[in-house]
Amino acid sequence: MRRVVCPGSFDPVTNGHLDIISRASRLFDEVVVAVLINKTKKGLFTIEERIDMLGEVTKEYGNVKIDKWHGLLVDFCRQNDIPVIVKGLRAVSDYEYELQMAQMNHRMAGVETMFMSTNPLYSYLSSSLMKEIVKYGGDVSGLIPETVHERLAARLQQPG
Ligand code: COD
Repeated sequence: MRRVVCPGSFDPVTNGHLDIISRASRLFDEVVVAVLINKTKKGLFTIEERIDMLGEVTKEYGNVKIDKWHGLLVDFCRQNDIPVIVKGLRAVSDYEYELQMAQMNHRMAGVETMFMSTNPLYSYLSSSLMKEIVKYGGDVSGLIPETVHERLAARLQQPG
């Protein structure tokens, strides 16, 4: 079985993430989306909320599983018998750091990283921008799933 992991913070999932996950799901037998827990970074959504949203918006693909992990990504790969990490590249600025991680992950565990170029529709998209725009009532249609939009608005647009 060809199994890959798409790792990230997913705080929250955007259509940019979904584009990469759906393309990977067509190329591989199983895609594991791993929500990486970073205890030094306080997210807007809890890990369980992020997993919930990811499950909801990826169930139509049929071969996507959601999981969480604290620690090195290569240890998650070893534990789950996953030989490949799939990442999306938005811009040249992403590349330098991603290349460094890819090389380190290969050195540590022989895990390969495959990069997919972002869909130009979403190349400027990030979870942080979505949070900022929704907070002030801006238009994010077509950039995040409707269910995610509703949860973001409920969390960020509280009066006061
Ligand atoms: N278009 C295409 N792809 C996108 C877009 C977009 N608009 N937005 C995001 N992506 C892709 C990118 O591949 C990105 O890597 C991934 O989705 C996740 O994005 P985020 O923003 O949710 O997550 P990040 O960038 O905060 O996640 C970073 C990781 C957690 C993946 C990274 O830090 C990591 O692998 N950490 C594991 C810890 C570890 O092993 N460290 C040692 C490394 S050598």
